Amino acid sequence: MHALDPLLSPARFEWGCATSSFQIEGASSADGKVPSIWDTFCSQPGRIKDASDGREACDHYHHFATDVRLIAELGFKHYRFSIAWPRITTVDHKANLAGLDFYKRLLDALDQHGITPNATLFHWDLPAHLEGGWLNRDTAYRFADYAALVAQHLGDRLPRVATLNEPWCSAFLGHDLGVFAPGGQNRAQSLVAAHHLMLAHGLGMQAWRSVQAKTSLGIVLNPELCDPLTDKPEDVKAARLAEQERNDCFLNPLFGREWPDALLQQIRELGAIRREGDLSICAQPLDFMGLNYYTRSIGKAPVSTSDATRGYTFVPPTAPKKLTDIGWEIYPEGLTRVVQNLQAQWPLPPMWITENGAADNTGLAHGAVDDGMRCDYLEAHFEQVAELIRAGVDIRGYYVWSLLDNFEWAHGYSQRFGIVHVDFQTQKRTPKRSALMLQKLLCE
Ligand code: IFM
Repeated sequence: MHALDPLLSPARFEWGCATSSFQIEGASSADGKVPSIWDTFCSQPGRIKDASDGREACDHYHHFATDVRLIAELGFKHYRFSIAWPRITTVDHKANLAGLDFYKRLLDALDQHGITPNATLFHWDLPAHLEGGWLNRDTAYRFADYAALVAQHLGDRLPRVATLNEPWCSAFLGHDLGVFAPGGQNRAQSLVAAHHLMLAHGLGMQAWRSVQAKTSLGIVLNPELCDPLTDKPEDVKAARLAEQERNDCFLNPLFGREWPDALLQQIRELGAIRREGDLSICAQPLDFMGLNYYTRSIGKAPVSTSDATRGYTFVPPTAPKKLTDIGWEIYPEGLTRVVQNLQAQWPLPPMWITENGAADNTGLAHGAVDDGMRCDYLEAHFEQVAELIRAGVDIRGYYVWSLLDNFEWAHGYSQRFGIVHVDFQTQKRTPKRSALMLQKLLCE
């Protein structure tokens, strides 16, 4: 790619790179950090593909100064990261000043390099001591306390803050499919978790605003685009249900709307968990919405009993479709389709693409990484973003996922999403061809 579309020029459009705390920080028990549910999950045999964990990861906790310098050298003026709740609070819900200091040092380094921080309060690393996790309504109130604490200690230095990252993953991968922490497999519980996450979002927004009124506040979602395998009515219905779970379940509460009937029927406990006024708490005014987009899915009518509880079965993409190394279809036009789909249904605030990227496991050869597939993937998605803006959609920035190769959750270190290669033995960072491509585009 030789040049950016003028609509994406860094003079008028925000370019950044993204990471999350558990995936890069390491130092999992340093300076008073307490365990998160992901520390616990990683310690359970069979949970993580390569039996790895986040104890060291990219050791960003000790290498943050190098990493920030790298962000600046690559030409990014914006950096999205998450704050680790179990690093900055104690088991008795007090501030852990040593943990907070790490983020102060990180913000100082970003400031010195003229990089604007874009923080997320919760990117899945829930403190393990919160009993019942997201199944317990109390966790939503604990999140509000945590949000207020971050606002008090760091708020004046954070111009934009998202409450949650991809709550669908915490709720459904964590409590229905069982592939994410805490590993639950109970459909109704995943909906309980979804409700408590959205309540936490609303309470967190209120708590933050009571401390720091000037911060731009929002949430980051990963909306689904699910195409039916065939035109048969049962497949069309199944694909729609998959979208409702991923989209309506989160977007409806954001705008004070009830869940669709199909979801309500799956959760007999709703009466017990939903309290009067919850929906209006969830529907706090949003300053922005972050969208994470990687691929689409294909759905058909359920084939197994467990699929029947959720109403759909996903069909893995097969040849001749082009796939990334993690097996996800490369489908850039899905970004346009998913945004149009959301726009048709909800009154969206200004949007940022807060994550987009590819697992491309190309290794180091002669000191370089020629990740051509990732370059093509990114380029194709940049074109979609430019077209959306041309069509009048209010998209204000793009963050590549990810700055660094990192701990890819249940895949451990077997999937590399970084534009910068990390040697996990030596912690050496090597910018890949994709990083150099971005550097050229952003710095010209
Ligand atoms: O690595 C994750 C990230 O934590 C959340 N969004 C999707 C990425 C790739 O799976």
